[in-house]
Order: sequence, then C-alpha cells, then structure tokens
Amino acid sequence: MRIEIPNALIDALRHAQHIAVLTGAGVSAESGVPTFRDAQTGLWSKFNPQELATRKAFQRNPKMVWEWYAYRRELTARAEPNAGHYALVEMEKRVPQFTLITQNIDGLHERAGTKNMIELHGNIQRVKCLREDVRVESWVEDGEIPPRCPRCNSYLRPDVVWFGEMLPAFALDEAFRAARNCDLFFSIGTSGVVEPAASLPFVALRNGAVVVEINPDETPLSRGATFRLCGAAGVVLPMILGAPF
Ligand code: BV8
Repeated sequence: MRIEIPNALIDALRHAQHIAVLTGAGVSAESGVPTFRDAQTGLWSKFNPQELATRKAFQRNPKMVWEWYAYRRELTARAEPNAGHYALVEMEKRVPQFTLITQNIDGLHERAGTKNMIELHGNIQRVKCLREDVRVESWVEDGEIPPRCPRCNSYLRPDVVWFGEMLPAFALDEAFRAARNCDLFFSIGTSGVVEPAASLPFVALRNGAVVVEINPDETPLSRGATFRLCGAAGVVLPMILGAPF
C-alpha cells in the first residue's frame, strides 16, 4: 500500500523547534526483536510476558524469570538497529531540540547513535541487585541461577521496570516535560496500552503539539493523532527523512 507523507507534516517538520519521539517495541520488530504483544516465540510461547515481567513472578520463580531475560538479552545483543532507528538518528541532527523517549529495553536506539534518549523501562543489558536496587557490573558465575550480588549476596535481577513498579522518576519527569514543550510529537511502534508512557502523546496534543502516529495497526491514539501514517517504522521513517525539510 502506497504511503504519502502529507505536505502539512513536511511543513511542520520544517518549522519544528523541538521534536519529541515515543517509541515502542514495533520500532525493533524489523531488527528481529519480537514485539511485546506478539506471541512469544519458541519455548516462551506458553507464557504471557505481562505475567513474567513482574517482581512477583521473579520472587515465585527467580530461575525461570532470569532465564527468560537471559534469552531476550542474547536475542537483542545479536539484533542490529534498522532503517527506522537510523532515520531517527538523522532526524535528531536536523532539528534544534530532539528528545527520544523509548519504552524499549533493547538498547538499539543508543547503538544506532541517538544522543538525547530517555529509557523509561530500563535496559535489558544492565543488571542490578534485587535488594540494594543498585547496578552490578560484574559478578561470580558459579552456575547458580540467578547469580548473586557480590556485595550483599541477594539475587541479581534485570535492570528493567516490571509491571507494578515505579518508573525512574527523573526519566519520567523529563519525558513529560518534553511532551509538554515539544511542537511536534511522534508516537512510533507502540500499542499505547502501557501507562504512564501511553499518556505522553495525549499530553503533547493537549499542549498544542502536532502529533504523528506511525504504526501498521490502529491504537487508542489513532483517532486523536494529527497525522496517522499506517505502515512500518523502517519504511515510513526513511520516507519522512527523504522529504525536503
Ligand atoms: C507504574 C520492561 C506506578 C519489562 C515494560 C494506569 C492505567 C492502567 C494501568 C496502569 C496505570 N498505571 C499503572 C498501570 C499498570 C501497568 C500498565 O500500564 N498495565 C497495562 C498493561 C494496562 N503499568 C505499570 O505497571 C507501570 N508502572 O505505572 O507504576 C504504579 C505501580 C503500581 C500500581 C499502579 C501504578 C510499569 C510499566 C512498565 C512495564 N515494563 N517493559 C520487559 O520488557 O520485560 S512494558 C513493555 O510493554 C515493554 O517495555 C514494551 O515496550 C511496553 C509497551 O508495549 P509496546 O512497546 O507498545 O509493544 P507492543 O508489542 O504492545 O506493541 C507493538 C506495536 O508496534 C503494535 O501496535 C504493533 O502494531 C506495532 N508494530 C509492529 N511492527 C511494527 C510496528 N510499528 C511500526 N513498525 C513496525 N514494523
């Protein structure tokens, strides 16, 4: 299906002083990272990620949850940024102010070269102590799963935000500040159901920003967005960057 970039959007890009972007798992889909709500592939297909990505699941079965994250860590470490990630790196270079807010924990935006980035849900490549809630860079691999904190011997856990856990306060404040102050907001590759991230595009709308959704499927934002570009991030974003702005 042919996708057109509206002239009014190109005009908004030309005049934009501050672009804010919210990304979700859909931006990494073309890098081969399964989206959060796609049926989990292979041995994890019988689990619901929403039930596994919780502190309760980890306390109930630390070994299984640790191994789920180890599987995803390995998968994301092998993945490469795609054309959508690189188009956002180029967009950042073309505007006076650019804030990328990601729900993704795969680290692909940083690897692509995005500079001003907020990780709302943490990063799967990082590990922290379950009790101290402090990052741990290295630990003894003695075969025990999960491994233990070298300082206090509690279990280690992935440095991600689980359902029911608070988001990092500074990151959340910065994200809402960007949504309030930007003049152009992109919501890309997110189903828009996980709060508080899902509220960001609506805050931008209420503060008078032009809001653009890029997603092959409909979401709760689709009807309210100023522009809805129905397609894959890796296709639509390079088209936008190819426009004269
Ligand atoms: C919190 C890390 C305070 C772990 C994740 C208010 C209202 C209702 C519920 C709540 C609320 N406040 C809090 C809640 C509860 C909960 C929540 O929102 N539940 C939902 C499900 C109803 N929120 C929380 O618990 C948050 N904490 O608010 O703390 C608090 C505390 C206690 C009680 C109340 C409040 C913490 C949320 C963070 C959870 N951690 N990830 C991990 O990954 O293992 S969230 C997880 O979902 C991922 O980070 C993921 O990024 C995120 C969102 O999913 P999406 O990125 O949107 O991915 P999804 O698969 O859903 O969609 C992909 C989209 O891409 C689709 O639309 C698809 O069409 C599209 N797509 C596919 N291919 C492409 C594409 N688009 C473009 N191009 C393509 N090629």
